[in-house]
Amino acid sequence: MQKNYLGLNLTRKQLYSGFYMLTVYRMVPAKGEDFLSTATEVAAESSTGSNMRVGTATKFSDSIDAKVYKIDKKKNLVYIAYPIDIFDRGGNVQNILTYIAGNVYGMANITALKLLDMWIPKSMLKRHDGPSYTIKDLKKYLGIKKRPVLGTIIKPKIGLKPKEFAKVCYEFWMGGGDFVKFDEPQADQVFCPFKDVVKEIAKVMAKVKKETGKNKVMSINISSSDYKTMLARAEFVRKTMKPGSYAFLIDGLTAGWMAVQTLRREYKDVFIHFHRAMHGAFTRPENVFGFSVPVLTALARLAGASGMHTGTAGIGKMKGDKEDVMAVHTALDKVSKGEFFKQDWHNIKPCTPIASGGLNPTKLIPVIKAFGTTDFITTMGAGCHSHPDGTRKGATALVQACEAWEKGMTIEKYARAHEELAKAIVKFEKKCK
Ligand code: CAP
Ligand code: MG
Repeated sequence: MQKNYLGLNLTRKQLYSGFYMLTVYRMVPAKGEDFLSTATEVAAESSTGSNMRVGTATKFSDSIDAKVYKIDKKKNLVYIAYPIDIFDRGGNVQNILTYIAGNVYGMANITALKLLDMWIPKSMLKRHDGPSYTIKDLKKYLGIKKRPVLGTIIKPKIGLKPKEFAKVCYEFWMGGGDFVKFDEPQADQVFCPFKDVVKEIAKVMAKVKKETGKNKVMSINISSSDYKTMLARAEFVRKTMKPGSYAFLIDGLTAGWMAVQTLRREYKDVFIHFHRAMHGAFTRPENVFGFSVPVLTALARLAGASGMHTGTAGIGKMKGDKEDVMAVHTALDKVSKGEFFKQDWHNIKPCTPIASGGLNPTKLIPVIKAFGTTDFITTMGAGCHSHPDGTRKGATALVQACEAWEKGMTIEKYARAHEELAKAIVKFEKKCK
């Protein structure tokens, strides 16, 4: 037992004074280990300490020890309070994770440790950027009022050459879609050089504007091997495309939190699109180590992502459940409700939830209903490009599904006079390959 890390007598007033950030973990000690004692080991390793007290500790270092302030042995829950001054005062998300989701996962005396929820005090939120360019700015640029942003992902995931890629964007936009994203592995491949594809996209976007008068947005993956390359790609997009017409997509977990925060700080006038490829390794409920989707989403909002994938609440192809809906509200709401805490986001602006993965036009209304908001982006890849009459009609079917919702009609009823939607219903509800 590391007694310094015990704070079972901390009052509610002390816990919520602004001195601490609060967390809840699900923890299972290894066989033969005492629950409370192991909890203090976790608090030590994830804050100031090690596996035993060190002689170099000072009165001050003791004052910033994390404290186990509550346990629930039956539910395997450990509540830990972290003094916010242990964290980098520069609003650094990777630093927070290095403590609370760092060495602790490797400890030999636990067999499970999952960070389920966290609460961040106002005093700490003030140090963080949060999003700059938000859904409000994006919708304003696109001329959207009360509906979701309708998007797609270029498919195949990789393999189209620049002109072919741009042609698919053109088709989707001409079909009525608003937003197109690169798929997450697209970078600067030999057969599709980054600069070439950006130039082609700029050309077709100008053509769409000329033909329809409408603004469209392209979310361009600038995840790179190093920062100079990432920023050079960003600068190339800036000089090739019109302000507002592009977003920067970043593979936030594989590229890292520093990449997300760099983009947020460098480009306050750009929508920063956080793709979370790899998150399942930490977040899946059956994984006993890691953190939850709402925690991941809260950190993305803190880091300043304008948009973050939050899943589809189990409606699409990815595993998801009520945590996804909680994540939507963690991203968006002024005061969000997690499993254990209510978070007031104070100065931090909203982050846009992005619903993606195995969706198609027939699933739009269920997603709107599950999310309980229209302030989100939905991207449907296969769900648009596999429409029997091609991408353009796939986009139109998606727009029609949205119109049906706006008119308060079922898609089946609306489809009677809308062929594209009718064909999408036949295709997807028969689960055709
Ligand atoms: C969706 C997607 C996204 C997933 C990621 C894909 O394509 O582009 O990467 O949505 O999952 O490759 O699967 P489809 P999440 O529309 O063709 O399924 O959003 O849950 O992080
Ligand atoms: Mg993808």
